[in-house]
Amino acid sequence: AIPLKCREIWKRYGANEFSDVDGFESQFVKHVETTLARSIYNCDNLAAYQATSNSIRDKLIVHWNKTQHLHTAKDVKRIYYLSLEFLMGRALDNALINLEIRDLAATAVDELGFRLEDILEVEPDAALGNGGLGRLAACFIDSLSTGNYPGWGYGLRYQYGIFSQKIVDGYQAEAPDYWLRFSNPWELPRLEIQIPVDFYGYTTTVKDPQTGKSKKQWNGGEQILAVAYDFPIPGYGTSNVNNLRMWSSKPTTEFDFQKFNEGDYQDSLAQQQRAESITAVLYPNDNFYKGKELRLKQQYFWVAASLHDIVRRFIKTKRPWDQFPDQVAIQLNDTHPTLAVVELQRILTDLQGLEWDVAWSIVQRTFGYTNHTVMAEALEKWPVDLFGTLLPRHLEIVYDINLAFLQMVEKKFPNDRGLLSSVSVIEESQPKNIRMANLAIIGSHRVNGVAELHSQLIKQTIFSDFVKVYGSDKFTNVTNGITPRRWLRQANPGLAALIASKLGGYGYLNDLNKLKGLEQFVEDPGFRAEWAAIKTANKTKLAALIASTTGVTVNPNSLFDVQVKRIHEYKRQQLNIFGVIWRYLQLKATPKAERTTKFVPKVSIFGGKAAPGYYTAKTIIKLVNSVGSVVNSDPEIGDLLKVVFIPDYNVSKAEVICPGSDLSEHISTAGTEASGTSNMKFVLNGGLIIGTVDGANVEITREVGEDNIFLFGNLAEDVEDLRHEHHMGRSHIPDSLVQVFDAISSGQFGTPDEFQSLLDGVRFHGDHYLVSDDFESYLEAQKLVDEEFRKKEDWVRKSIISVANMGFFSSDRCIEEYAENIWNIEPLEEKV
Ligand code: 9GP
Repeated sequence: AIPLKCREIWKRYGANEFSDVDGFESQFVKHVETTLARSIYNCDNLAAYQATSNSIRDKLIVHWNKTQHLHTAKDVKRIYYLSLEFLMGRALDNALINLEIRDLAATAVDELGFRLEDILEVEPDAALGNGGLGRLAACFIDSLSTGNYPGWGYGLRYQYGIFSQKIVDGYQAEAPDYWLRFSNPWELPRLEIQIPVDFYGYTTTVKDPQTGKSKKQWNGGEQILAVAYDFPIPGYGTSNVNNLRMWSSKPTTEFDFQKFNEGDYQDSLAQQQRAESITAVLYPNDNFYKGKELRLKQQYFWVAASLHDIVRRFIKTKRPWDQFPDQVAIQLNDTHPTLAVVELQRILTDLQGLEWDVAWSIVQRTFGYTNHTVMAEALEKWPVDLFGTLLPRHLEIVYDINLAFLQMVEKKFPNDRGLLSSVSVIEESQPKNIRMANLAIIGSHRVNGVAELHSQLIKQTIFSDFVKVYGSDKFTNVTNGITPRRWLRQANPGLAALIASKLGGYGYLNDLNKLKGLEQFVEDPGFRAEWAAIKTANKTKLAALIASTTGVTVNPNSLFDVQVKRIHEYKRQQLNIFGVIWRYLQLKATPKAERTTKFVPKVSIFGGKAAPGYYTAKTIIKLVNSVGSVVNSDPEIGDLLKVVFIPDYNVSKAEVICPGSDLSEHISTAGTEASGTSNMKFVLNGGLIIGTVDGANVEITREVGEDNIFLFGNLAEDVEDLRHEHHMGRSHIPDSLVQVFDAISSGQFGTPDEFQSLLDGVRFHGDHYLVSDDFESYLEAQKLVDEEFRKKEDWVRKSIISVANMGFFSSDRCIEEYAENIWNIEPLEEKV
């Protein structure tokens, strides 16, 4: 500790943060000259971005230090959010907004010779996630800080985020996303925090020297270091700054000296590369599980390092172990971190010497598990052999957990072999598998789905046998949400400012229900005109993005109809593009003079990445682009229809796309989209939705009213019967869809062979996603959209009423629900 007599100086100079334009400018120049070793003569936008970010980061760190100190001093319970993905996007604008110094920074950089807009554009996206699940984690981490909850995120610091997508001749091509090319000002390398993580090896039984009892011991084979990188997460309207800790893998020794001395330089580096490969790259699959050993290694590496950190922090409090769940809540974001359940049991029994049952009760009281999908192909299962080789001790513990659990079930439901085999952690298949969802349920005190319909469905389908075992109270719902700081204030500053002018400031950004106050202005023509003008400005910005990324010029007065999200058969971009083809055929068949009265001019906008190995998804991208090249160059059609595919959809593009849509499509087969969160982003930005009765669309409808959303299609409860009909050969392809297929098969949109499998999937292979069943209803809904869009004033009214009723979808509300019903934690704020 610093001697008392020296502390005065520390106090005098410590925590020196700027609070005005001059202060910021002085920090900026200092960073240009010292941190970056540049000068007034060679300060470009990149340097300006780095100097700005470093200045802001300094401020964040001061707050971060105080927050962490406060949490430790008050010895509060913390929530740890374990997520393999954090799709953060850019950090600078978000930090400026949350610290409420955006105007100050804009003025300062202007005085220094830069434009804030240009500086913000330099920042690469932190794209450490695939889609909704990772972006949800990013919104949650923002809301945790904003709500003053003591919370940390734990993730992996991948060197390569989700691949960047190029479109070459209409096809998706993948390029690596090396986002750390320039130093990343938003992370604090904690090179002194290095946690050894073991893999492989074998287990032995040893005598505990203290108790004399025999116990299991894991003798690991390979050891890798987890190095911490901290990302400070500022809240909005508070000085609370939480931490997102990301682990990076590193070899225990730089290289093998013996091999080096023997002249085997190549091999001496091999171990280093093996170690670094663990956090090298994010797996690019969304809602799809692939049993790769490296992925399991990633999961254990991350979970082991995080738990080591959490346990170490708890041990410092000197509390007895049974108080662990009073101090620590851990949320499993999907099954990816489920190994944490096993690892904590191992720490408590093998390393801390607790009795099995005592330890297990602590484990169960600590964890909560969020399920994000009912889709069978997304549920994680690890082959027992693979698991046992990599983690021999953990396999034994899994078997013991399962045994105790099955004995409990057997007692409650004697002789029910069907039940036992369905709830068992081990799937008795060839090869045997470990079912991670079953383990997550057994190891947690609460399991939640992410929208009401989804939470009902998990109880009725994939987890119904667990409801039998535990009763339904263990299962709950927390409908997803989004942070209005990024998805309104940052993405749509014009609309955010208009709303602030009517609601008496930006206070609604952390109390989103205040939006309700907008309803009183719906009948004010002046307000509606301002609202509409902002939408047009946002569409103009989107049109510029379309022009610069696709080369296609679109008219901002057209209806902008957007579907951006991961490309997946269940999300049904194929339904959308078939509908576009139908529209095109109809346009062509309509006499020229009647076209404009029958159809509103429309731009169909697509975007999203396909997993690199997902052939059908890639075929859909190709079809969209092929249709685009025919339609966009058809002189008869002109502005009446344009079809574009925006390449490399990511968070910062979403910030331009969401505010610029009139209509967005959320058209998954009912029961397949657990929640969806882009539906919320579009509506919050004043766009209307065409959608199925699925995921959070249901609750959006409840909030905004049925008149303000275009619903269509079969309901979740009918899906199984319809699939059965298809399998019995009783499919019906409506005439409209037959015409679409004929047009594709005739070669009107390029080589038909390329698209054959897509059509055959609907015609001959059971049409699993019910495209044929929902097609007519989709076209009807689109027709209604055309009619409503013509009534300009009514459309604006719908837009305003929808935004006014979006308060429920703030991720602040989600975090409050988790805190109260699952984590049992309280907010703590002390103004600093
Ligand atoms: O597919 C769901 C999506 O509907 C949901 O909004 C998101 C966040 O809860 O999670 C997605 N699930 C996955 O990515 C894999 O489980």
